[in-house]
Amino acid sequence: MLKSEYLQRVYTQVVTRDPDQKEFHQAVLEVLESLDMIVEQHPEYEQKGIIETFVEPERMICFRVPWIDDEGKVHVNRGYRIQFSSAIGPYKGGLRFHPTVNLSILKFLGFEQILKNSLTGLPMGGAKGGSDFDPKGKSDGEVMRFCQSFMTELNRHIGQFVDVPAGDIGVGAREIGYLFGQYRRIRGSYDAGVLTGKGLEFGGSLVRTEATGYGLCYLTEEMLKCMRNDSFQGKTVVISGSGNVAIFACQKATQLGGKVVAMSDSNGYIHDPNGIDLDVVKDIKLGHRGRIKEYAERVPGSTYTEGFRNIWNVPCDIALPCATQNEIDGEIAKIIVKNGAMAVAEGANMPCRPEAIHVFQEAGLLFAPAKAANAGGVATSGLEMSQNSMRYSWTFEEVDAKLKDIMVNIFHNIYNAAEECGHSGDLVVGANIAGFKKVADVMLAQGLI
Ligand code: NDP
Ligand code: 2IT
Repeated sequence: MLKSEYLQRVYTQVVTRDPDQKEFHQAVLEVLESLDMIVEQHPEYEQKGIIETFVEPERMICFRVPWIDDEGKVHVNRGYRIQFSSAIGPYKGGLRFHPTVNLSILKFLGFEQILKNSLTGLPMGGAKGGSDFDPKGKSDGEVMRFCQSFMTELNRHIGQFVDVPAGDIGVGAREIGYLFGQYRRIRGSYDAGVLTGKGLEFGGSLVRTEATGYGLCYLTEEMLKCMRNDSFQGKTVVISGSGNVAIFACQKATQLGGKVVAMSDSNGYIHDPNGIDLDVVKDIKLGHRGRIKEYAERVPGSTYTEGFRNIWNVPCDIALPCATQNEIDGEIAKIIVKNGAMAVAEGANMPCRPEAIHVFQEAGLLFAPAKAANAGGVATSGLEMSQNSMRYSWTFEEVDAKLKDIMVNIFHNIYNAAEECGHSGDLVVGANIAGFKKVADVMLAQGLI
């Protein structure tokens, strides 16, 4: 139960309207629980209907995506774009291609994206989209035809000043390339800023590929420094996933002096007590889209275990969940605590269930929530948009320095917000309040309702 009668009413309406959207309810409830601490000081939120407006997407687009496989058979997937909020800038957020994609998942992701983008300090609204298409096992030609069909409908809803999609699970440089090609052909106009995560030869930004994983480690390093007078140096790290976020989190954690001993994919995990050899992981995952199991066949001294959740049995000082939502429940969290971890930072979106976060905070672990910790990806997308507008490219070092600055600022911003509302050290509350206040102020200033 929420303390505020107003927030409880809003939450009940969210649940009643869409009773099946469990992930969306979870994301909304976490934010409303934080707002419960400040809503009394802001009677204007209720007077102006800010929160009931905030939890309802501005627009939800749902469309058919027919495509033809290599055998000539027709398949029909469902495509979506949730344009959640354009209060502080054009809609901005990734596209996910995964068989589990549905409205609940995309609404939770779009909702979190509003607050995350607000925290970056850059002018970006919140959105998310994607499809229940499964890129696994598909040929390049099939993925290309799917992307072209997807963009044939999506193109009319996006634009550099309207909505700027990017990657997420199952959508990387290959898919963004095909999507951009189709957009350009249909529109007859080279609008580089319509998508981010593009190839470096056609308007992409240096560091965008690395940005989410690097940013996660920059924020974690700042959190360790300011809250524990500590660092990655000498720490054992476990990272779930072995995709874009996990790979570059592994690279940066290692550069900062940590030892990453385990990574996973949806089938299972590898444990390498000598420290993960990232070149091998990159060769498997980026080189030929293989399975993580192959690592144990190639690297002596490492082992492979089936079941991706079992990775959290491997003891670590720092846990970086970088695969998917709700991968850590209360029971797994207890194992992580029992094994002596000191910090958890979310690279994936909402990887920890509410019970898990509770276990970590009760046990006194440092906990960095996704909307702050993984904001480096979209922040660098924002920097890609800036470069596209300038028709100019910054060097790797320039973008990396800006990314680091943004992550350090986010940490201090959320730390201070938690302190100001009397919840010192609770970065979940800090991130929700700091992210929300800016959006709410803009909604009030623009008279959106
Ligand atoms: P990728 O597709 O590159 O990699 C995803 C990884 O997670 C793979 O190892 C995949 O295993 C695993 N995974 C995906 N779904 C599941 C599942 N249902 N169960 C178990 N394992 C799963 O995606 P990203 O690295 O880009 O994204 C990872 C997370 O980070 C997501 O939560 C995403 O929303 C978030 N994120 C991504 C950003 C970005 O810039 N890319 C920015 C901010 C957040 P397998 O290959 O076996 O499917
Ligand atoms: O969840 C996320 O922040 C992303 N997938 C990145 C979005 C983006 O627009 O770069």
